[in-house]
Amino acid sequence: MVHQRKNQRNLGRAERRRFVDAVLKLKRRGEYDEFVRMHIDFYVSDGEQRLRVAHMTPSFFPWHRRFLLEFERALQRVDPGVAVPYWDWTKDRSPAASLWGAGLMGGNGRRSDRQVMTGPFAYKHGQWVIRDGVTDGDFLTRDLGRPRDPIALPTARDVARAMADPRYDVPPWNSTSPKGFRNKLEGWTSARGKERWQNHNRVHRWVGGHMLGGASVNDPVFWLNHAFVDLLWDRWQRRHPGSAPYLPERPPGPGSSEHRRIVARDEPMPPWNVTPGRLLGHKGLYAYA
Ligand code: CU1
Ligand code: CU1
Repeated sequence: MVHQRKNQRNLGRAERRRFVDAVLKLKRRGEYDEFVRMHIDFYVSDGEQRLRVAHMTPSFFPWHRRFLLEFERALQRVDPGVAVPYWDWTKDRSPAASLWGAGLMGGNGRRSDRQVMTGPFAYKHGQWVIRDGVTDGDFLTRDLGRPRDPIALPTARDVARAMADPRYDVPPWNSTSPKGFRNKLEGWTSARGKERWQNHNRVHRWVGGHMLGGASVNDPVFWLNHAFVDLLWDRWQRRHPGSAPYLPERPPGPGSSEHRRIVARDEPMPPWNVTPGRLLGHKGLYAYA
């Protein structure tokens, strides 16, 4: 059945509550933390000599598409009427946005230890204990906008620059790829300072706290960011109907630094036995409203 993924700002009160309740239920059952651990396990950077499927790699989009689908199916086993909403961070750009209200994501971390104090994921409300973090704290942390060294969310112009690139990805198929929609939207650059992070990466930076590393799934806003990233991949495909929707089509040969370190269109993408080529669309599964 096709379900609708809505912009989070258009969710009614009851829809927000059902989404949050389903997330909390997965957390109680221990299923949520399985997603956290899976993301940590697949957080491989291109400095490591092993297969990368999730980040700094062409399969950044299809890997997260499947990851979101798995999460959404888990939510729907709890409540069949729920879908993952998306956060259009080019429009909802401030900590005052309703996204951060007590009925959805809850607010910023407090100054002293960045601990989130409001909303369903505040530690003090007893329903959100971090079990698999990269640091020791067992409370969710955020540092919205990083006031001590402010960083802004990506703008519509930043997205447009990525969207204008007609190539899906280019060699060397990693975080240094100088062109291509994938690296521009994933958001790696060789710039110094704040300009180093663009688009998707910059959103992780802007939220701060747990969103900074491999354990970012601990912050449920992870899913709302990635739903928007997934929507942008659709938009890019529609904008460039003549472009190959995924590259590379063939695995890089033994002479390439990326030999056996990335997946080509028709190679299986762990931990699922699914290829990027089979995740180029999502017709019949979900739609964006
Ligand atoms: Cu990720
Ligand atoms: Cu991400």
